[in-house]
Amino acid sequence: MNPVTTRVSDGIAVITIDNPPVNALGHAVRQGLARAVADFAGDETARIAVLCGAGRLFLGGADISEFGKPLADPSLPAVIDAIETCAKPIIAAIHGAALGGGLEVALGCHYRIAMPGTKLGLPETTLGILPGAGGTQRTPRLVGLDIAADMIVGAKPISAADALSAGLIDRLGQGTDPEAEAVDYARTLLSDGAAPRPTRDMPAPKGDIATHRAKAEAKYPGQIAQVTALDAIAAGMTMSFDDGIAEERRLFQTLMQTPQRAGLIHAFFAERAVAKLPEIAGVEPRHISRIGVIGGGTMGAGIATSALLAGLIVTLIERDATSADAARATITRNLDGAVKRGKLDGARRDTALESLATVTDIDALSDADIVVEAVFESMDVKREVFARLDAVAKPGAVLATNTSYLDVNKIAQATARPSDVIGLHFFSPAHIMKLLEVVVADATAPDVTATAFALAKRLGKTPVRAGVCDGFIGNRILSQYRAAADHMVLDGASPYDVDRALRDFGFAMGPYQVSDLAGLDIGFATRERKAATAHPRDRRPTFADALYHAGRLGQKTGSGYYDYSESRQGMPDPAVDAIVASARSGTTRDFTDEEIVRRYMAAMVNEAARVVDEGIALRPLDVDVVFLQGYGFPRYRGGPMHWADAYGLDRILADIAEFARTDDHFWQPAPLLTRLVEEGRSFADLNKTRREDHA
Ligand code: T1G
Repeated sequence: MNPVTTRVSDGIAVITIDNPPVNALGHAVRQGLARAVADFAGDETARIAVLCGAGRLFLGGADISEFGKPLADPSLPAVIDAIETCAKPIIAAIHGAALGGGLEVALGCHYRIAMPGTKLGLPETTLGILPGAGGTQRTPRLVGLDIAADMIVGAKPISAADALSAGLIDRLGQGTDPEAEAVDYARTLLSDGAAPRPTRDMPAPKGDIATHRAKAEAKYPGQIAQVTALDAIAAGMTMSFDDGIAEERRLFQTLMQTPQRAGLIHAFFAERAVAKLPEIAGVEPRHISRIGVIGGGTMGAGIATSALLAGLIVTLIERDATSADAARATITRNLDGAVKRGKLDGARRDTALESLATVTDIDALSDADIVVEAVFESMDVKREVFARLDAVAKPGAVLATNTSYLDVNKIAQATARPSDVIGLHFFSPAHIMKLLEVVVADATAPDVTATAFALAKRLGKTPVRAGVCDGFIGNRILSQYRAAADHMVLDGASPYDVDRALRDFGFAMGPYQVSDLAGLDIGFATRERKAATAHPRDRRPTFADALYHAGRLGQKTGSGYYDYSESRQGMPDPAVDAIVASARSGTTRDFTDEEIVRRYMAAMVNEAARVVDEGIALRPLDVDVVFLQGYGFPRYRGGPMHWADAYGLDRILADIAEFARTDDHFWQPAPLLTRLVEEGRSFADLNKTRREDHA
């Protein structure tokens, strides 16, 4: 079925692209659009054309699923060329979103009208590429170098109103009916005798591209798409339009071959795949409109804020009126922050607060559809709360715990309805972080899992299914690669070297900076909790204990691994070197940055392979999403499992064998890793088979 159709009446051709779900510009659409434009050009009864997208948005861009395969003609630039050089005017009728190639098609049109609420953007650099269908040449001609560079490098969509004031569009619609309003606009243009207005004929942009390059290098260290996009824009400042287009195409093709493009596209699809859990396909979620939260600390208040932002009615329980008021104050601050960041308007902030009750009587939860417990991380405390919840909550209510590592099965057993119990591990700050580990316990009913996934979507979160174990997916794997780092420090590496090496690898922060942020008391409590079952091969980082006992708990006390007295960033502290040195025993040695990264990543991938093999994570891509969204893993590397495939699973095995000679932490390669290498398979292969197994 041709996804592009044309209807002509009163001299106006309405060309409609209908390719659900996002009108991606795949091969069939490009063919259909090229044909429609040619037919329009040759149709004497049509004097002007309006280009529309069917459904909820105009055009969602090139078809990302075609990347990595040979692109079939006509290419998108060729189709846009045909639009722009058409002898009769063509109007883009934009609604919902015009993104990437979708906006580039609109820029090839001669006039543009957009509806209120439309997102117009060039997000290509978030996929490791650049606008490769004229965006780097036409956008600067329309809006000037600075706005164009910010749009392309920052990859953030702009509103229709901002697009109008920048000159990206010509008219702002009312939003009632995009096609009808565009047809009216066409009539006006016809009566004004408007002619085609090729953007290519506009003067080349001028300005200071060097400043944009310096900003991009500082903001996106290690990434190539942003600076390469600026190269394409720069070409358009000195070359002819056609030469600029050719240079853009050359640079685009170059980026298409890079591992960064592969990593970012993997991340894009993985974040969508995790939300499609095979085991709940076709399972009806329970209705959710009222949510209860027990505990108004940082996590509870964050969860309540997230629910209010999603339009849910929230009842938060605290132990006394003072704590309940403090929780309301925290939530109010969170909402005010959202208003300040432009994520929320004042009216919606007020409505949200009207939907919030902060009380002390747990009976107030009797009409909640779901209750999320966020009290102190103690099994006894949680079991006591769930026993009380069991007596209060209505039949069919979902009872969720926000624990970050405790056994959800044991918590469920504190109730007479274990099938209604599930884990919802939010990441702090809960109203900002998108990641949500959905911990499915042994007795959890499928429709409870489906309800958790539906709630995640409602909250704008990315749900990843996790099985029950200490630390679920993220924190369990974290404990292992953190131990690898600690062992290197015990053996001679400076915490500052470890942090720097991992920042250079692409992590937002190194592990010791993370400790200072989270608080060294958290790490100390975890070590104490695990001490009874710790294995002799996992040597205790006594330097961390020493820092804790010295009251150096991190940012919150002004010093931890770093000294924060002079700067928020924190400075290395000679006192810490001394504390670390005194905690060492035996011989020490130097570690190169390269070895630091190899040890850290070998430990991460090895434990992740165990987590997948045990079914705690459904597929390797689920681990990737957890680390991209919750642990600062560099997005352009696609996540630990995608990175491991590119690095080579055989090399990981060889690294583990090498390190095992000097560090018992690497005592055993994960059986799954060994099996995949023996079978010549990759984690990507496992993603496919696991998807089929569970389909
Ligand atoms: N290509 C292929 N599939 C796409 C797609 C795309 N561009 N965009 C979305 N999908 C799929 C997605 O995988 C999911 O599939 C379904 O559509 C719904 O998506 C030449 C080369 C448009 C704002 O980067 O930002 O143009 O999981 O859940 O929340 O310069 O999709 O259902 O099977 O995200 O309503 C540039 C990417 C491409 C836009 C809609 N364009 N997409 O959000 O739905 S590169 C983009 C989005 C390019 C040119 C270059 C969002 C959306 P499934 P969804 P949504």
